[in-house]
Amino acid sequence: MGDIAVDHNTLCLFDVDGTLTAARQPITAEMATFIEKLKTRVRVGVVGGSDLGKIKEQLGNDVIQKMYYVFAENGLVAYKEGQLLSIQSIQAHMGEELLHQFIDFCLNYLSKIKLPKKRGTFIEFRNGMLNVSPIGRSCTIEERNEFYELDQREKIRETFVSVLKEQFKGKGLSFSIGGQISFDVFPDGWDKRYSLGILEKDNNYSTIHFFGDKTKPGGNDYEIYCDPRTVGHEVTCPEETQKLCQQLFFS
Ligand code: M1P
Repeated sequence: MGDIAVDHNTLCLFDVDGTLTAARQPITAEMATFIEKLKTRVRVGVVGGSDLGKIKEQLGNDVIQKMYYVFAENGLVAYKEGQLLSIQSIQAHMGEELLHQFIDFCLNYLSKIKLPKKRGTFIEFRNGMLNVSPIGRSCTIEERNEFYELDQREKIRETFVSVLKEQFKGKGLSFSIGGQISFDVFPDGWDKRYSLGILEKDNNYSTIHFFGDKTKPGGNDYEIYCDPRTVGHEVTCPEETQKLCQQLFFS
């Protein structure tokens, strides 16, 4: 039996946390091997809400060489075949005044939330977005899981986001809850669909499969999952992602 050629017109685009890896955890050896196998059939890329540093921690320092596309921060920082394609700047887009008002409002709100534990790095300033965490990004894995459970019961992030939506109505800001301890803030339209705009200019793909776990309204995979430019696949864990890809591309 001869080798099957790589289909350069089909792209598989994966969310990271909860889809390729457990939340903020490294990729397993099994999944990494499977991705290498998948690359023999189709083009493969990732689109994460996290910044490139966190994506590297999870998928390896050589991720921009290994994946055909890496879209960090929803695609606001984009790499193709190891080369930077484009990068966005939230401060240039929002302007210092609105940014200032927004950060001050969040710091004030954060100071009033009562939580069993608070750590550090409550607002992370990224290239194309802000990431806001009530417990603070420097918490441990155990503290992260504890906060996540509490948040599921008490809707701490949901409430915070609804207050921000009201306070900054008409200011062109979007919010998404993609992970366990934080939410992302970015200008309208700078959700994961941003990566599709880049892909449209780069290559006329006949099919773009998107795999994600936060595909419900408010989740950071929702918009790209529903977008007519993708074939959306909802998964609940990395094992399901692998099983689905095995069925789609190897049977
Ligand atoms: O990729 C999903 C999210 O991952 C992290 O979320 P958390 O630390 O809350 O689990 C963050 O990097 C976030 O920006 C990202 O959307």
